[in-house]
Amino acid sequence: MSILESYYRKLNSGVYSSDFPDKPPTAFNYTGVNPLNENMNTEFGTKVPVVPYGARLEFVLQDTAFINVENHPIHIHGHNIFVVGTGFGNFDAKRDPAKYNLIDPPERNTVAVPSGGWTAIRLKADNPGVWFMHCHLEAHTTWGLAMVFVVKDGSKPSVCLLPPPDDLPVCADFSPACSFILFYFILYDPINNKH
Ligand SMILES: [Cu+2]
Repeated sequence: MSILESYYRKLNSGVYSSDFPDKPPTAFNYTGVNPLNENMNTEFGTKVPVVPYGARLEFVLQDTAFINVENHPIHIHGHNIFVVGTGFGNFDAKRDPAKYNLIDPPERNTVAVPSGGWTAIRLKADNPGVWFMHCHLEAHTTWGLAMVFVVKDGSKPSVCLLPPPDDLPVCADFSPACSFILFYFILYDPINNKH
């Protein structure tokens, strides 16, 4: 069963859990590691961020040197995003947000994460549903460089998830694993620009 169907039908059936970590579970030198010596610590899972309708989200997309550094074009469904920052090396949560472009950030639905670098994006989660976010190098999607995030319903019918069509095909089981890039997200306060 798909995460979308499990979520919509409130099945609580173990298809997914809402405990996606808001920081990388294992901190290391993401872009400087010797891939031959490092345990990649990958795991299969369907942990997802679940956020309220209207939440302001920031995702920091961090490339790693596992196998190789590479430029990953990350595509987000259901929302346009604003690209507030990018750089080479490892994202520094203390230093880098001060350099964000909060004046005229580019609006996109796909953004490059530079080879051996990071990109920070922001969005307003105002489209209820279960939204796919993945590398658009299709081979990487099949390898697991993909995740979803859930945006909960708003308070009016016009901002609630629609029911699936009666003839919706049944989804096959699929267990993704993120291994080449780290996704993490932060709720932020847009008025004070604070995390
Ligand atoms: Cu990729």
